[in-house]
Amino acid sequence: MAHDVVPASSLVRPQPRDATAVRAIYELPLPELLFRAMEVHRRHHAPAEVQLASLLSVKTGGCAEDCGYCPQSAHHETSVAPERFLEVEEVLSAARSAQRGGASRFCMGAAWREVKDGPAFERVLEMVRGVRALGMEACVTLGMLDERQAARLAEAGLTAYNHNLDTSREFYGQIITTRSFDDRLRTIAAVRKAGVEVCSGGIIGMGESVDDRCRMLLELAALEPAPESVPINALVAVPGTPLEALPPVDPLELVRTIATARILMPTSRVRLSAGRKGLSRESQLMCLLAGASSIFFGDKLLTTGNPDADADLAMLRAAGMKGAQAR
Ligand code: SAM
Ligand code: DTB
Ligand code: SF4
Repeated sequence: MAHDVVPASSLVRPQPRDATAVRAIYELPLPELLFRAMEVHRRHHAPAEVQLASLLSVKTGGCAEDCGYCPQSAHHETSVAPERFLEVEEVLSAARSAQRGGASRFCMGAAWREVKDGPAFERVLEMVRGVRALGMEACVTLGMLDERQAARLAEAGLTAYNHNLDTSREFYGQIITTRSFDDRLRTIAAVRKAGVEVCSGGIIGMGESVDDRCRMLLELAALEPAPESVPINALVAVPGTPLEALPPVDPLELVRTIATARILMPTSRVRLSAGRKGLSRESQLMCLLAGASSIFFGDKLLTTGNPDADADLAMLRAAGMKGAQAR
């Protein structure tokens, strides 16, 4: 009987150049898609190791942007109340406890439209220095910033800056109106210029089409170099946000998105990010097999829940996998 079996020797394939070619990958029969993604994954990464990144909201809520998915936007009425900006010592104590729990990267998020010079930014720089002094990788996400601010973060030792494209250029305006896709690209360019690693990805399940997903992945891959980290979030539909009524994304769509990201961005860390709480252990493992090499680890994301750390460690143990060391 004839099968379309791809010989293992013919595996170096040209990278797709347009969204149609990306879609052809995304829509491959799952066994073929997974095989290709796994092959790329193990060529560039240790497939049994997963980066454990811990996340802390250092300034919650009251954000001026109108991102349709976000419970922290001041434009939406959600149960998230604006909170004070945390003190350096509170943040470092959370980082130490995340490190004891096994995390190697500590990510700090602030619900700001942009970074403003002054005491708050100085405090973020202190946080970054403190996290680095623990021997952890440090990542922050603070909204838009300019080249000078990016250079100051670099000087403080920042490992990576998170700034997601979130979706395709075409779909962007349906989700956010207070800034543009090009604003996002400008901030990413400033981060890159300062020599800080770029962490940029997006969200699926916001009502976008498969073509939108493919265009977003292509745009990320075309950043040259591609982001060192690519978070793939499944929408967490939070009551009070405009996207509250959207149905959960089909886990296989998440698997396909991750596998396609892995193929397009072979050396990047692809992070299975928000939305894991709604996934079975087996769906999560399928995402890890499909090329995800990182997860958010700890009981909370920014304002919403994440699987318990113990459950995650048990999942990895059951699969013979383990947390990766800080780089
Ligand atoms: N204010 C900064 C910014 O927008 O860049 C940083 C914080 S923001 C919460 C970081 C990312 O979290 C967003 O770009 C988005 O991709 C993701 N995110 C926020 N709310 C989410 C949700 N409800 N479900 C999935 N991902 C979400
Ligand atoms: C990313 O891509 N996902 C994280 C991180 N970068 C900052 C945030 C997810 C937030 C999920 C909704 C919440 O907890 O507020
Ligand atoms: Fe503000 Fe970031 Fe939330 Fe958008 S995603 S509303 S910029 S905190």
